Amino acid sequence: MASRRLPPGQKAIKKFPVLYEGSIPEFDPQKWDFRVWGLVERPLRLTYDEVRALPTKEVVADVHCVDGWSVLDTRWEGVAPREILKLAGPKPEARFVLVHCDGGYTTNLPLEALLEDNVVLAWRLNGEELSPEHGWPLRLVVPSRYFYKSAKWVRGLELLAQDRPGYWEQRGYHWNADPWKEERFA
Ligand SMILES: Nc1nc2c(c(=O)[nH]1)N[C@H]1C(S)=C(S)[C@@H](COP(=O)(O)O)O[C@H]1N2
Ligand SMILES: [Mo]
Repeated sequence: MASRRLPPGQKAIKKFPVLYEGSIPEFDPQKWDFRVWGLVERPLRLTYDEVRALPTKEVVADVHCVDGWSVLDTRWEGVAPREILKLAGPKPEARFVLVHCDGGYTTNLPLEALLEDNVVLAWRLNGEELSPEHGWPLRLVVPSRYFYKSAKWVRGLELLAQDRPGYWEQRGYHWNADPWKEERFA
């Protein structure tokens, strides 16, 4: 049935599937860092403790996978990318972000999408610490885009003047990925 809550072509499911390319990375808090580089005034390197000490927020959102499933009312806790970008100071020419993950997965976003109110770099899902397969220790959640933009095991943000395709975007998936416009394939 058509619904205000479900974008076209999506079906709501209850249980979160687990999807990823490659393997689940090891997390070593001594070696782990989060970096921001590219078109920023102050390139940044944060330890995991420093990330966890940033102001936290909670976001309740629906997530929509490009394969056609949606999970409604997921609750994420973490830090807004905005807080981290404030520390780095994006240069005026920065308009896009390439998100980098452990294991080499990447995804691209307009900077303004990353700054939306309901975007979070999360470490908790539905009241529990994130499990390794869902992106522990840090996972991006961008509810306004198909779920392949919600990168798991995130390690950094590269700010760019021009859009550059990530892993799935290089393989035919849409660079913008708005589920309400059904931007599935490029
Ligand atoms: N690092 C990384 N993040 C990723 C992926 C991946 O392969 N590697 N897959 C994406 C895709 S295609 C989807 S649908 C979601 C799945 O998230 P889930 O396993 O928590 O349901 O993660 C996204 N984030
Ligand atoms: Mo996906």
